Amino acid sequence: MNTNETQSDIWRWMPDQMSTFASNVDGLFYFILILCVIFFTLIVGAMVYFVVKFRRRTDQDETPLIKGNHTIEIIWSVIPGILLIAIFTWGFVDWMKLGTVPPNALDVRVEGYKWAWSFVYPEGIVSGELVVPVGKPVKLTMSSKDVLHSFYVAEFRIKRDVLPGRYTVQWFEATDTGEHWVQCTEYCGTSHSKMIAKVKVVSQEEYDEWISTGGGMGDDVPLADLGKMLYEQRGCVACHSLDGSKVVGPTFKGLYGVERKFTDGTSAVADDNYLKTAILAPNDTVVEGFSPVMPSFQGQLNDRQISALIEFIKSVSQ
Ligand code: HEC
Ligand SMILES: [Cu+2]
Repeated sequence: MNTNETQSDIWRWMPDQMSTFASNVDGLFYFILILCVIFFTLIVGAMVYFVVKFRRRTDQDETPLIKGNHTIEIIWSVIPGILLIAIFTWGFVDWMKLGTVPPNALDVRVEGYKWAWSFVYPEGIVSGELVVPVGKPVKLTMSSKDVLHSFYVAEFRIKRDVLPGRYTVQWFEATDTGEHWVQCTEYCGTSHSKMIAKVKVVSQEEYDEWISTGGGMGDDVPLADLGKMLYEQRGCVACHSLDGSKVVGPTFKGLYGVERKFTDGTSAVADDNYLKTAILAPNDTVVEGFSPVMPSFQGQLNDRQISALIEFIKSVSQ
């Protein structure tokens, strides 16, 4: 189980280790940290000791002529040299593991955009949450629709840049069930800090169930509820508020059925057709007072999901 809840946040030092990489990464980190602490103490200690011991006591006190000492020079070159080679080898071996995807890995495509993540499964499911089975390698093939992002899951100890126009690959194997967060760790604009997505590690049975019910977006979910889920998972929440406040985009509060004015001087009533166009081709008309920064969701949402978003907008308009 996820132990997040049982740990006191103040005493938290490292996030829980939740992937097969985590203990290796931490092991190397602690090795370097301890080494640094030991050498820092030794060097600064010796420095302070010498400063005091060899301080000038009288005006006649002269600094003696100091010549080299081959023995200690060799010692202080060879020991750090060996340590460096050890750190490099350790790091290199682990780094190769991070880059070598096991052949039986589950394939998930990851798309980052301002300001959300979407995950596409081989079965065709598009989800705003990364749901994976425990104890199975997962391969992420990642790309960005717009600017540089970076995919980071602290508990898995994985982080990789997500680039426009190029795929980057990352894999991991979760060792326990639980929930974590994906965070974007490459500053990407206004709502960068909201560019998060849930990672759910579940049992194989739960995973199969999730896939067979269409990724929690099955036909039995009421439209407005599905809409709310999509609003949160697909990143609308980063730009559209529900409480009337202006974020990057207009609020959804009271939107349905009112007149909209556009930057080109035209206007329209926010009915179902308008909302659908606004989602699929957001830059056809741009609402007055806003910039055309909304990404198109053409091909990203199916008809039922678009209807769901419209129903949701309706439900928060009353
Ligand atoms: C990057 C920020 C951003 C994201 C993410 C985003 N939008 Fe927008 N949206 C905007 C902006 C800015 C506007 C106003 C400019 C325009 O009309 O294109 C807008 C306009 C709209 C409008 C028209 C609003 C009005 O007042 O007439 C709708 C409807 C809409 N968005 C729905 C969505 C939905 C649904 C999602 C998620 C699936 C979404 N948006 C995601 C920024 C965003
Ligand atoms: Cu980002």
